[in-house]
Amino acid sequence: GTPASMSRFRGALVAAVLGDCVGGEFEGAEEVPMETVLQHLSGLEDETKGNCVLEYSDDTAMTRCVVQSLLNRSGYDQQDLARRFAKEYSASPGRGYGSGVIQVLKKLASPQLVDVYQPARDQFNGRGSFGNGGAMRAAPFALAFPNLPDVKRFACLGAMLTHSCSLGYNGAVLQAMAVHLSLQGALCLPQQFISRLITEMEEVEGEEEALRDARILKEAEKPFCERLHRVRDLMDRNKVSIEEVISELGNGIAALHSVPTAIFCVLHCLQPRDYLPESYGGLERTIAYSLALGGDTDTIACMAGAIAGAHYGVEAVPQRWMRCCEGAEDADMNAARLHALYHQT
Ligand code: 8NA
Ligand code: MG
Ligand code: MG
Repeated sequence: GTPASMSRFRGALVAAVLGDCVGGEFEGAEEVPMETVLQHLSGLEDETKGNCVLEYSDDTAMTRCVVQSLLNRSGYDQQDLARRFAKEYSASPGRGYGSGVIQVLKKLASPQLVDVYQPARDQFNGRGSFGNGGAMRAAPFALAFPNLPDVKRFACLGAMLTHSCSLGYNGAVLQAMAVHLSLQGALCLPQQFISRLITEMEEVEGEEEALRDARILKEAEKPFCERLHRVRDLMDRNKVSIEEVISELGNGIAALHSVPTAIFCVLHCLQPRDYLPESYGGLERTIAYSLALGGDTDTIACMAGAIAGAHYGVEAVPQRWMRCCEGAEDADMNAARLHALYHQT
């Protein structure tokens, strides 16, 4: 499709929901044989099963808040978004939220709260969360703002409502940038895509806070850049085992151990792979591969789904998969509304 086409918007938001819903089955599993993944996915083809049998989790619940807030306020409004997060959590607390972030969501519900970023700053003895909860809901920022500086700035602020550690919010910046570039058609040139992300993250991670957090957590000087270099090394290789991907990039709940992984899943699945069905298109390959990594499968598949969906477009989303996933129809409608907002601003 053409850059920033409606199909790409719909693909991004719908495939993110799909990744969350189908990935929920394996969340936290240490090893997931590809055979088991393919069985799970072929189960979605069963016409006798009802619609919306797979429920979405925190990833989609919070993404929906971001979408609704951006649409209602025609842009980023921190008070409104904070209120929506709190309201959504209190209405459905059982969506599988991270154990730390629940404290923030409870505090955000307080009418006395003056600074909406403060509860996040108080997390983990003042160090803030480096979980992937900011990144998992970052895609809508790329679908609302056409300019990259806006995408980076608002994805960062939107994440800081719950994740004040730079290793948390910079994961959101990276994820939103990946969706932004994919929406422009940048995945047609995968080498340039990854180089561009590295260049952008060099600047982002050159900030004082990022350098300081990386030092405190004993990570590389620029942790996301380091991981993106690993992504580039792995994508250049024809054969790479699941074990290597997990040990080089990770599959955990830290943004650092999941956002570069999601980006790798998309890049790796641009071509057919002999361990994936020939009948699968690129989007199906990306989701299946993300699940086979195990660990934080719903979130990695959700983030990879958003990036891949922006590349392949909504036509690549299997209808049978879509009807099994709670919230997919809704995401499709809201994507069209975001498309209008993006092209109007
Ligand atoms: P979060 O902010 O609670 O972070 C998630 C977890 O990361 C925390 O509970 C801690 O264990 C750890 N963590 C984060 N920052 C620090 C720190 N500074 N020091 C020490 N430990 C830290 O929640 P979130 O919104 O980032 O979490 C998102 C993830 O939780 C998603 O995967 C989502 O699907 C959900 N989830 C994941 C699992 C899983 O097993 N993978 C299970 C249930 C829910
Ligand atoms: Mg989840
Ligand atoms: Mg998860």
